[in-house]
Amino acid sequence: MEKPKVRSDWTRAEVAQLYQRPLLALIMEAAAVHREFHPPGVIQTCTLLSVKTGGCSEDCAYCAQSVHYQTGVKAHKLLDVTVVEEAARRAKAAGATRFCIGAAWREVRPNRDFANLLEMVRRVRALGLEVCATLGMLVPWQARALREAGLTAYNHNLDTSAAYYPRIITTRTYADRLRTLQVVREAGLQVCTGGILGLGESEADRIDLLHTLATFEPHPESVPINRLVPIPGTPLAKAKPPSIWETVRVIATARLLMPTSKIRLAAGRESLSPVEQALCFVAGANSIFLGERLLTAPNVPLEADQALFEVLGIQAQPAFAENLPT
Ligand code: SAM
Ligand code: DTB
Ligand code: SF4
Repeated sequence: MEKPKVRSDWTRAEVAQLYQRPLLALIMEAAAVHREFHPPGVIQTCTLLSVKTGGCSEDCAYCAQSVHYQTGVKAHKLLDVTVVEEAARRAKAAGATRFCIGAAWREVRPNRDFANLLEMVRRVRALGLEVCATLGMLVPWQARALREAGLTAYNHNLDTSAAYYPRIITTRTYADRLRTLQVVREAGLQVCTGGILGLGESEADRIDLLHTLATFEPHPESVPINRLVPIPGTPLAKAKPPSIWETVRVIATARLLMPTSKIRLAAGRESLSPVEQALCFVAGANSIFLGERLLTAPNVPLEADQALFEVLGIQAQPAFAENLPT
C-alpha cells in the first residue's frame, strides 16, 4: 500500500465525508493509517500541573478557573519554581515523558511571574523531559523567550468551531486564538491545539473544527481531544457527556486527516472504561495525560494506567523521540 500523503488542502466536504463514514470502516482505515506512520503500542505520556490556579478573567463556559462562575476551586498564585521542579521529578518517576505547565491567565504579562515561568521551563527541561506550557495569549517576544528557555510545545486549544465559539466564550475571539497559534509557530515551537467534545456542539461544528486543524500547514504536532469534564457551578455543569462513539469518530477522523500528529485522548478519559480507551488507541489516539490530576479535575489513577499499559502491552514514548513506525 502506498503511504498516504500528508495533506493540508482538505476541503470541508472531504472532511465531512470521512467523518460520516460507517464507524467500523472509519476505525479500520484510521488504524491502517496509524500503523503507516506510528509504531504500534507506543503512547506519549504527558503530566499536567496547574502552576497558577483560578481567578481567570475569561468566561469559558466549561472552566473551573473562571472568575465568572462559583466552582469552589481553590485559587493560588504562581507556585514556587522548586515546587514545580519537584512535581516534574515525580512525574518523570511515574513514567511521564512530557510535563505540561498550565496557568489560568488570559494572556502572558511581562512581569516577575513570566520570569519565574521561564525558570520553571529551564528546570523541567534540565530533567530530560519535554516541556509544554499553556498560558493563554502570547506575543512574539514571549514565545521566543519560552523557546529559548527550552520549551518544546505550546498548547492553545481552538475548543470548537468558529461558529460555535461565541456561545462558549465571549471574552475573546476565534481570531485571537488563531493569532496566538501563528505566533507560537513563528517562534519555532511545536503547536498543540485541539478541542473539547460535549459543549453542546453539533456534528457540523466538530467537522468544522477538524477541518480548521487539518488545514494548518504544517499540521499541529499534537491535537488534544478533550471530553468535557463537567464542573459544578459552570454553565456546562449539566451538559450531556459525549458518547464513546462520537469520541472514537473524532479521533479516527483526526488520525486520517493528520497522519503524523499526536492525537491525545486528553481530559475526560476517566469516564471511559479500559476497553473504550483501547478502542480510542486502535482508532489512532497515541498520547494521554498520565497522573492523578489534570489541572483542577481528577484524572485516571496511576495504578489503573499501569494496569492498562500492562494488559495492552503499551510503552511510553521516550522524550524527544521521533515517533517512527517500526
Ligand atoms: N488559560 C489558558 C487557555 O485557556 O489557553 C490555559 C489553560 S486552559 C484550562 C487549557 C484548556 O483546557 C482549555 O483550552 C480547554 O480546551 C481545556 N479545558 C478546560 N477545562 C476543561 C474541562 N472542564 N473539560 C475539558 N477540557 C477542559
Ligand atoms: C488540554 O487540551 N487539556 C488539558 C491541557 N490541554 C491543558 C486541560 C484539561 C483540563 C481539564 C479540567 C481541569 O482539570 O480543570
Ligand atoms: Fe481562563 Fe483558560 Fe479557564 Fe478560559 S480555559 S477561563 S482562559 S483558565
